[in-house]
Amino acid sequence: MKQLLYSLICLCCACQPSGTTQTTTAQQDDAAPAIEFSADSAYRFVEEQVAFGYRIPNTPAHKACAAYLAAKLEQFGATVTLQEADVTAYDGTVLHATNIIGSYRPELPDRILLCAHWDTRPWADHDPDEANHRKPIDGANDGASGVGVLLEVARQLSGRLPACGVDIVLFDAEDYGTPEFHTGTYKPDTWCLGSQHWAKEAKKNGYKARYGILLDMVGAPDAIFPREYYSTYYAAGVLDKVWQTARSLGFGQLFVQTSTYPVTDDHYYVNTLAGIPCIDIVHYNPHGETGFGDYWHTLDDNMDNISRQTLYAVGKTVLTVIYDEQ
Ligand code: AHN
Ligand code: ZN
Repeated sequence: MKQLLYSLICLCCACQPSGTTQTTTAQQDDAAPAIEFSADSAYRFVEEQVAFGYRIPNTPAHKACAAYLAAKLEQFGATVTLQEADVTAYDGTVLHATNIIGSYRPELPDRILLCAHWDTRPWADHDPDEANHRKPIDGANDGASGVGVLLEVARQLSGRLPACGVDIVLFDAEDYGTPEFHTGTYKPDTWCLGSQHWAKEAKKNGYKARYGILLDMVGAPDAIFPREYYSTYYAAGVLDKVWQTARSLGFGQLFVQTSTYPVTDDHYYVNTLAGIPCIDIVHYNPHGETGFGDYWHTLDDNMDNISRQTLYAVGKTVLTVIYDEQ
């Protein structure tokens, strides 16, 4: 019945690809269900995160959103672990960070890691208006989009378990990196504090995964995902597989073949500290001023900047890659 309800909802959604009809889904109740990544559902998960307010570490909105994310993963059948850590920011502030981990088939040694950061940047330090530089951002794209896609992936996995284990890791404290306006002493590695902690623990505990896929800023209407340098350096085969899958699904316009500069993102620490080959699907525009989308670290990173089509292309690609694994 639930299945039927989703199919009916899908019928009203203009952004679903043609060919997903109610009859096909309904007939497949007993067989393996079709991979039906729902763009509407992913979009709603983005919206719900933004509705909490700014997900800045050490704030009530941040705490409330953590509880929401953990509850969602649990609702979607994952084994949930909260990894708490006090990490120190560029200015000495101690951030009470929580990485949220949802595991599928935790008993299997053969695993795939999917990740995104769930915190949001406290400062719009790239806003065109300098008066906004110390204001927080909604982080609809920078943060919530990747998490929204992964929650929908989780919802799908609960209906049809993958052949290998899957760990969905939502990193905290990614976006508290040294702001542009900071004039004090320089401290290295101030971005990705949650993933740095997770990666060190993973190494210590002997955690293994075949590979990882990081999603960062995967919701903008004009998104393109070039072959990011660290991804090609540490995990070329994974990148080729994911880009090939995207192309075969008709998303070659987004998953482009151009290469870009290295992006210091969570996957860098997954590669270097945990030793797990991990790629980054990240919106990067080499012709833009910052290298990222024009909304990046500005007040424009809000729900107006989220496209169901982009969420769909990324989610469908990731889900297809997972179900292709034996
Ligand atoms: C740096 O700007 C050094 N890294 C970008 C990582 C990032 C920030 N992704 C989203 N926000
Ligand atoms: Zn950011």
